[in-house]
Amino acid sequence: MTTAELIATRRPGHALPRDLYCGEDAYRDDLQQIWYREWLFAAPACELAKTGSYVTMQVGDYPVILTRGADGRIRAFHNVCRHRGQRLCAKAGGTNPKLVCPYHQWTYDLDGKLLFARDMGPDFDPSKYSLKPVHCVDLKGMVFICLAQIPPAINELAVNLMRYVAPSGLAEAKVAHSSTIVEKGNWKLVMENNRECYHCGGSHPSLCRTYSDDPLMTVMEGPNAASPEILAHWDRCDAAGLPARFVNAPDMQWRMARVPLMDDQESFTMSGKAAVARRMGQMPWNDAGSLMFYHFPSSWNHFLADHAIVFRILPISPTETQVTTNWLVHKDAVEGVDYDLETLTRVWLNTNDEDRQVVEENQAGILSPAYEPGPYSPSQEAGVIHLIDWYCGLMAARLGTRMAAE
Ligand code: 3BY
Ligand code: FES
Ligand code: FE
Repeated sequence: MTTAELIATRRPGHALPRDLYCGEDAYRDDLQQIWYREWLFAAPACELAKTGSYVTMQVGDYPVILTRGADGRIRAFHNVCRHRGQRLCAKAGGTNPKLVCPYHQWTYDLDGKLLFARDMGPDFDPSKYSLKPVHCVDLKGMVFICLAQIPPAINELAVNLMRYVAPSGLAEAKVAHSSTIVEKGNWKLVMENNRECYHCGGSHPSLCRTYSDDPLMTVMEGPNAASPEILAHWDRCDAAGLPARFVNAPDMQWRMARVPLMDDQESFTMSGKAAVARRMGQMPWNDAGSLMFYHFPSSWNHFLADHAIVFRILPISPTETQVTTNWLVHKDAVEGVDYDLETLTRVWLNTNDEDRQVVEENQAGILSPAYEPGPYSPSQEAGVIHLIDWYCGLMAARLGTRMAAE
C-alpha cells in the first residue's frame, strides 16, 4: 500500500498501521511532505552566542548550517559548497570568522557571500556563487528554519511565541548543557511518546517528583478551560503580566500554556527547588511553573523560572531519530556558584533516557508482523490523537492528488 492508502484506511483514534512507523516509502513521504515543507525548530539563538558562531543540522538529505553574522543576524544556508558540492562544515557547531570549504578552500562570509576562490580565471563571477539560503526566523531566541521554496505562514505562531517566551529573556541566556542522543524509533513514535503522560508513572520516577501525570495538566481546552489549579495559576500570572493561558493552532500543530509544577514546586530537579540561583529574564517568582510549548513535527520545550529546556528531534532513518536537548540559564549565572550542572540536568537526562527505552521497545513491538494498531485513551492520550490527526490530515491533503492519479 502507498502512504496515502495507509492513511486513508487508518482507524481514527488508533495507533497507525505498521508501515507508517517503519516503511521506507512512508519515511520518504514524511520527509518530502512534512520535514522539507514545514517550519522546524533549529536551535536556541543563544547557541549562536556571537559573530561567527555556527550550528549544523541534517534534515533528511539536506545538510543545513546556521551562522551569526557580523550584523548579529542569524541566517541559515544549505551546508553545501557551491564549487563541487562538499559539505562545508562537518562539526555540530563552533565558531569561525569565515566559512572555509575543506576541499579547495573556497571561502564564504557569514552572510553566505563567496569572498575568495583561488585560480578560477578572469570570467569567474563570485557573486553568482553565494551559499544557497534557507528560510530562517529568530522568534525572540527560538530559531526556526524552513526548507520549502515558499514556507507556510508563521505569523500566528510568531506573534504568540514571542509574547510567551519574552519574559524568559532568551537573548540574555546561555547554553549550560547540551545532549544529543539517537533513539531507535520512528520520529512519530518519539513525538507520540512526548504528547502523553499515560506512561509517566511507569517510566519517569525523577520527573514525576515535580511534574504531575494528571492528563488535565497537559491537555487543556482553551484560555478559560482547565483544572481549577491551572485556572488559579493563570489568574496569578495574568496579574503579574506573565502570558500563561492556553493558546493553540486550530490544527494543533503548536500549543503553549504555562502550568504549575506539582505542589507549587519550582523546577525539574530531584528536590523540586530551583537549580539556578539567578532567574531567567523577567520571571517574577521561582514557582512560575513551566511554559510548555510544542511544535509539530520537531520540538517540545519547557520554560521554567530558573532555566529552560529546549528539545529538537530530527529523523535519521525510518526507525532512528536524533533528539537534541539544550539547557538554558541566565548568561550571568556561573556554574559552580549559581548552579550545579548535575542538579540542573539530572531529571531530564534521566527522562530522555527513559523515553528512549520506551520508544525503542515500542518500535521493536511494532516491527512484529503480529502488531495491530490499538486504541488511544481519549482522556490520557488526547495529545497523541492531536498529533496523529494533524499528521494524517496534512499527509492526506498533500498526497491526495497522487492517490487519485494512481
Ligand atoms: O515533555 C513534556 O512535555 C511532558 C513530560 C513527560 C511527558 N510529556 C507530556
Ligand atoms: Fe568546496 Fe571545492 S568543493 S572548494
Ligand atoms: Fe516520557
